[in-house]
Amino acid sequence: MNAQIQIDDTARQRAAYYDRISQSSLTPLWEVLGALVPKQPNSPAVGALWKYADIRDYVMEAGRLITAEEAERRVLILENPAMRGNSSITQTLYAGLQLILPGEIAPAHRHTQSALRLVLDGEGAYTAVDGERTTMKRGDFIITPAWTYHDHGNLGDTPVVWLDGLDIPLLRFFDAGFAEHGHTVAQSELRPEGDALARYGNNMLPMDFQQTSAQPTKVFVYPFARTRESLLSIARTAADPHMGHKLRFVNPATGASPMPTMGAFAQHLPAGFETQSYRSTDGTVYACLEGEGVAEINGEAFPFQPNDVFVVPSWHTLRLQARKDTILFSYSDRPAQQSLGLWREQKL
Ligand code: GTQ
Repeated sequence: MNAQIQIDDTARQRAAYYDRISQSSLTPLWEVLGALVPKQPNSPAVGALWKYADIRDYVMEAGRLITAEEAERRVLILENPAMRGNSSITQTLYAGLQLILPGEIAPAHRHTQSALRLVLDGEGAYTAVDGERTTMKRGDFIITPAWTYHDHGNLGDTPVVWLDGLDIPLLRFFDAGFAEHGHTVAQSELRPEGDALARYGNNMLPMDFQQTSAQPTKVFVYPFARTRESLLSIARTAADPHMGHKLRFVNPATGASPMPTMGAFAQHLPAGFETQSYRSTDGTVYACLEGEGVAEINGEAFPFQPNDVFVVPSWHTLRLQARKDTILFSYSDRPAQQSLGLWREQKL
């Protein structure tokens, strides 16, 4: 008999006990320990890809349903398919496609969330950060560090779409979100376009400049023309087996990531190149700027073309194959993990 009866009896006693303690908002650790302290990361996120050709019409349709000013930010959020309803593409990161039509303004505001933009489609829009505008060209990487005022406008005659990357889920987790509207819809121009890049982004710094850790980076645009030039130059040398030719964007005054919570990267993969398998703890969002290829994420193949966006969750194995000469942009929470001493990678 009795082994089975004994087990059933124990299970019943435990279940009754769990019910009783639950009324005091208590729960037994031993039922959840394995999930709380996993042997290795076990992200609820899945690998996924958004084909721009499939979703561009939806983005444009939003332009007929709501104005940028009414929406404040007219964005379709890219939600991880396994985490719907969370406005998250990974546990810590947010991604969205923002649309601004000719003549529109996305009003000035600031928030403790850090934001980055990667321009994908159209031309003639600008982003203003702390009183300086930058005209957004395809592939430009633009940042709005935490608590800097920013607004967007479109002075051109085509719709402009860019990828927004923010640390919204991370700040939600910390319950550290604050936001406020600007005093005016558009910031007044305090400096001419290109001023920050000339002073802080050309291997020089103003004579009396000292970067303090509390101060956001002065460089807020990384023009694609420069990024591309660097990538194509180093593409003449041997590619790293796991990365191809990959560089990280930095605050030129410190060498650290431009923003403390999110890092951004650009990489070139020569036509026919295949990376070796790689995984790291920073879930990463990629956007294809040039070329085409296949991202194999935990063994599942995702073919990508220009403007497609894909996500590689934490500790998912990534293999990239380039069908043509390919340029990828990516961002992740790597600097946040590194500053906490958590980040790990594995070259397989
Ligand atoms: O441009 O400030 O996609 O605040 C989401 C929240 C963009 C922005 C988003 C934002 C912004």
